[in-house]
Amino acid sequence: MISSVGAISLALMFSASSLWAAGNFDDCGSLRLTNDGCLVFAPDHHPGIYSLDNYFGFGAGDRVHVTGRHDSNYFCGCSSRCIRQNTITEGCSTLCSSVQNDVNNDGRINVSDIVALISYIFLGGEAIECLEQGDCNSNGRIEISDVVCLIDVIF
Ligand SMILES: [Ca+2]
Ligand SMILES: [Ca+2]
Repeated sequence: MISSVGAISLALMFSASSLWAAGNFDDCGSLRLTNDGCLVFAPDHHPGIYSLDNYFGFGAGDRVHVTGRHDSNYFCGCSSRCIRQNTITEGCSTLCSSVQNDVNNDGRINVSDIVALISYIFLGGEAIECLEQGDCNSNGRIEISDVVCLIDVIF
């Protein structure tokens, strides 16, 4: 039979260990699919990948801001690291690759980068999130000469 003192110290140990195991989580990152087809969250500033309790309709490739509780005692399917009771919101800035001429930051340098530049400069199109990657001639400004430069680079 466990004495009341023993029971109390056991209870304290349990609550302490669950406190240690569950930390507040708050990071930006990307959602992606594992090789097994599991949707996971890859944070920018935490190692590894995490499963989330809720994805709220977000999908692979989305840049998201996730908050929740990191609970290492809880297994939630795809990863031993889980974030419980999480929220997901848009609004994390894009993690720029710093690859010059990859204007749209998709990892490739091709005609779609020219389109992104032209759209931004002439058509008031989507903002270039990684502006320095569009500065083909490295003069610190995004302008028509960068379109000419990029056409030179690609063709
Ligand atoms: Ca690109
Ligand atoms: Ca330039």
